[in-house]
Amino acid sequence: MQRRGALLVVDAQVDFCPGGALPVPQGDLVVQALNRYLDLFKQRSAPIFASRDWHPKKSKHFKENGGEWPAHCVQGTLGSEFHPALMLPGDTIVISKGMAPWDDGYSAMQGVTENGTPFIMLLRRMELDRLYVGGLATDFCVRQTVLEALKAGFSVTLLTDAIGGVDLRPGDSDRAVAEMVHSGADVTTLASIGAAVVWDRSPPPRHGRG
Ligand code: VGL
Ligand code: ZN
Repeated sequence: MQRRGALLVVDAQVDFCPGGALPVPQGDLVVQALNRYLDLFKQRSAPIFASRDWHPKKSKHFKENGGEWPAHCVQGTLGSEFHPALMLPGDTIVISKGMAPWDDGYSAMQGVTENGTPFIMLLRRMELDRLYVGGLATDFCVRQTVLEALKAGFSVTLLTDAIGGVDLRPGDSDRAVAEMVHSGADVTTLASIGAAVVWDRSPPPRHGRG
């Protein structure tokens, strides 16, 4: 049981769902699964973060500029919006990433809030020690986010029934899950998460400074 956990919904955006520029197969079903977690975390008054891929038009991450991907999630376009079926509570903290023209921005751990506060700094300030992570895409942004969170010393629980991958090569998503687990991520599903999502709503302990 963790003292302070938060939900992180990764890149549940229009462009990553069927009909979008870089669709994950069944991305829309992942959105439905994420909604059930959003409900649970909201009920328990746990913090909720939603990352978004938030690229400039000139991103080097795009094929047209020498990168790997069709243009997607360009700031301010319809495709960059959160999926319309995603039920984000009003107090969701949005984390943007991939905003520099040279930046692939796969990891939400490199993202910033709307005020420009680095996500990782905010997590530490809020004394959160575990992230429950679901979203898109398993083999890119979810993978990179989870690996970097673990490296930064956070505990991570991967929500295996609320993720979906691109699978450029068949099996990429399965390999990504294995790699995350090997690196220390725990896994759960909605049916078994139950009382594990526990946190203490008392103020975080003070860190003495002088
Ligand atoms: C992603 C490919 C390119 C992701 C973002 O969100 O997983 N994948 N940009
Ligand atoms: Zn991207």
